[in-house]
Amino acid sequence: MEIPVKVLKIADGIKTMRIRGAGKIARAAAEALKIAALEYSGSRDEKSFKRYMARVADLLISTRPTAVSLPNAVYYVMYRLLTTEDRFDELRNTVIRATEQFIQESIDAVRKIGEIGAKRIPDNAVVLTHCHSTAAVSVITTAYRMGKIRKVYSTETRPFFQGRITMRHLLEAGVPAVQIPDSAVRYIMHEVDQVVVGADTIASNGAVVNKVGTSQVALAAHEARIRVFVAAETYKFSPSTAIGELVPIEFRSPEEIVPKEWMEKYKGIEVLNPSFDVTPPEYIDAIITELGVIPPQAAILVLLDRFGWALSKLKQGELGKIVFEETLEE
Ligand code: RUB
Repeated sequence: MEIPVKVLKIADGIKTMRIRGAGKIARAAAEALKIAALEYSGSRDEKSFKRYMARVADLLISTRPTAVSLPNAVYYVMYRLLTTEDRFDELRNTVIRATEQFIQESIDAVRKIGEIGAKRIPDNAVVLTHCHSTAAVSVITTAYRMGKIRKVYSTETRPFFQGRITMRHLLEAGVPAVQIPDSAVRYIMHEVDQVVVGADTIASNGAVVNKVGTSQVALAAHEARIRVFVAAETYKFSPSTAIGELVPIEFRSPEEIVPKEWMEKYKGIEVLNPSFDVTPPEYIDAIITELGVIPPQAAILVLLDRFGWALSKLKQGELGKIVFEETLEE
């Protein structure tokens, strides 16, 4: 059976960044799996349904490479499906229940991170954030409601300008916010009390992969002795990094950087557009998760707690690069 158009649209939305931000991508993928299950009209045997869902899972995972929240959301649902032996109707229900559960847990996690993180913001604070992170905004707006925030500096976040989304959210919440160019971060850092950013992926050693420029922000904060907090749900932790896999960094189109005509005019012009970078754990003071605040060095404990099942599969060399269709071929 063909993959439903609504599912293809979500996959395309993630790829082209109409849907963006690690948490939103994860929830959109879960929603796509739910739609796929609901719209399945193929043969009602268990194997055909599992194969079809595996194809949808692979498609969703292939849309963007860096945010581990995406495969983690898909594994969350597919693991439950692939380990269930039952009749078709029950399998379909398993998928629907798992997707709804993932989305609800994800929404709850962002709220919880806001509550936990806000307690760590000092009174009368000036905060700096980079890119648009729902989790970081949750911390900032919760702290603002507690009367703790004086001002927020939000970087533009070139070339895609996600900082404008942050500005919009902050202004709508009444938070006094100032948009600055990315290059002004070091200039402004002496005014800042705390940096709060999100994460796309957290490696087992506590390194944080987030929007390109985050590592420069962290470096400038380190120099000025300003604390850097990362707000991240536990599904941003990457199981495959525990066995030494690297986090793939997405490179996007040169046209996000230079005018389209240049590509025609200056044949062979080289442009590099990495979308993410890696901030080493030494530059991060704490990671705020829905389970509590941890030092980055404790990332492996979160991985063991949340993804113990995946880690045992990884030992067998299966999950690091899982392709669900192939898994079913065996
Ligand atoms: C978004 C980005 C965000 C993280 C965390 O990158 O780097 O900081 O995804 O966001 P892009 P959230 O716009 O390229 O997807 O806390 O919302 O998951």
